[in-house]
Amino acid sequence: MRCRYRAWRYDRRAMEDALNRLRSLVGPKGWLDSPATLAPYEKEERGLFHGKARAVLRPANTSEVAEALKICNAANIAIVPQSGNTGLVGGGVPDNSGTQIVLSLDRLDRIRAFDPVNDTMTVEAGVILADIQKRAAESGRLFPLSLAAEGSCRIGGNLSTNAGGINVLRYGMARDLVLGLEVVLADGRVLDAMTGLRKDNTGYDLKQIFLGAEGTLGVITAAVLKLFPALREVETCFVALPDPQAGIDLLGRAKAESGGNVQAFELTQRRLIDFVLAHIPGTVDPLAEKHPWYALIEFAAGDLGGALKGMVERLLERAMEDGLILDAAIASSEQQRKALWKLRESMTEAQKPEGASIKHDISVPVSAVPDFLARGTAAVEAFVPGVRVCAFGHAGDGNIHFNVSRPLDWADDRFQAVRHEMNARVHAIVAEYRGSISAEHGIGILKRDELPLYKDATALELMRTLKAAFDPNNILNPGKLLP
Ligand code: 2HG
Ligand code: ZN
Repeated sequence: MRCRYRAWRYDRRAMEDALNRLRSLVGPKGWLDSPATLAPYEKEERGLFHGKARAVLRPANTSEVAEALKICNAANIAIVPQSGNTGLVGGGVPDNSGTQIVLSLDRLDRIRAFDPVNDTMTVEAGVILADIQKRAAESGRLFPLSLAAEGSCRIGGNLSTNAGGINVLRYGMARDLVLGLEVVLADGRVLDAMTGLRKDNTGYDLKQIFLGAEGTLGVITAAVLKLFPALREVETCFVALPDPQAGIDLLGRAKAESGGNVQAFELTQRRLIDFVLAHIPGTVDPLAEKHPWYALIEFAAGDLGGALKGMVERLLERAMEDGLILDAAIASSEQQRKALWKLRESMTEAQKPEGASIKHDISVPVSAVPDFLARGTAAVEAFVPGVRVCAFGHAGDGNIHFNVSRPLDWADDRFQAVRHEMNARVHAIVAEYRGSISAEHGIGILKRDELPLYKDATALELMRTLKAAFDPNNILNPGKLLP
């Protein structure tokens, strides 16, 4: 007993000593520990996950991050890396112990370099995604990662969670947009893989291990990002569809006829449009009549002398003749384009006033999307009669947000209580297509315990091996991602 008490006192003293060293390392600008200043870092944006941090550390540069991790590793202090805190699975929230330290990367906010000939931008983890897009655009380039939270999410978080968004069908996920990476390891060593090379065949591609690792293997502090030519001609249209299969057929035609110039292909059922029109001020229905399904399609190309518009019009005319589309609107100004995207980007917000929603961020092969939607809908409607399926998302890459709002006469709590069972029913269908139970939002806490049911056992074993090798003291985002 005495011994245990001494050990506890020792740990506590070591912890206090480490905290003092961390505090003086980052100075007053980099240290928060009053309840009011901690509060925004302790919860995630949907309010599903809350925790209690010992402090928030805001280092000013990579060396401070490295020194901080060295101190934490030696004192066994858990670190929860956080960027813009816009995640949806609880990956950036501390636990309830009050001992974890949130490591905010928001002060690492410099664009270190821009190389227009190499088409790369070197950025620190805390740069806001929209600022990267803007800097690229100012120089006639495109950084194609684009998602609803782009005005506040930060690139370090985007890379750690391998963010997706609306342009994945053309440019890939966040991991496909990275050429180089700087990562601070658990023991404070800095992995400098900051090359801007498109060809580098010198063994394991170590950077990929940290992309999508949700801060469990290292802390990403900077990256060399891939840029693309800016697009000069953009055509955005909103088309009504009889059913999802017509949408997938249209996608195939659109890709073929535009020569790969489909930039985004978002599918939605009518219910989401109704929710947006009801709850988001300033939104309007682009078409005169209501239809069961819609696609928001964006085509983009370089300078084709205005030919993109004609191509899109011909495509839509033929699709209408063949019964693939029922009606269509093409944006004729930037203002109209923005209005169409506002409908899409407001969908998450518009579901909130409708009460509790059970989310499924799933992916299946694009060819299986219509089938999945039919089976998924039948399954949840049979399980809870009266549920309101809200299926929408990035069908062009196979990712559907199969969200399910509670029946009108159910209380939120009652509906939340069936979450696990509903997840299991939907994910069982996803598994039949060898799909994913987390297409783009990650695992975090939300899906951690479900992961072993769907992930190959050998893959999971290798993930654990990596975790033990990179973070033997388990100080990096413990309790996230790996069960
Ligand atoms: C989107 O595509 C986001 O808008 C959020 O990934 C989806 O609310 C959701 O489930
Ligand atoms: Zn999405």
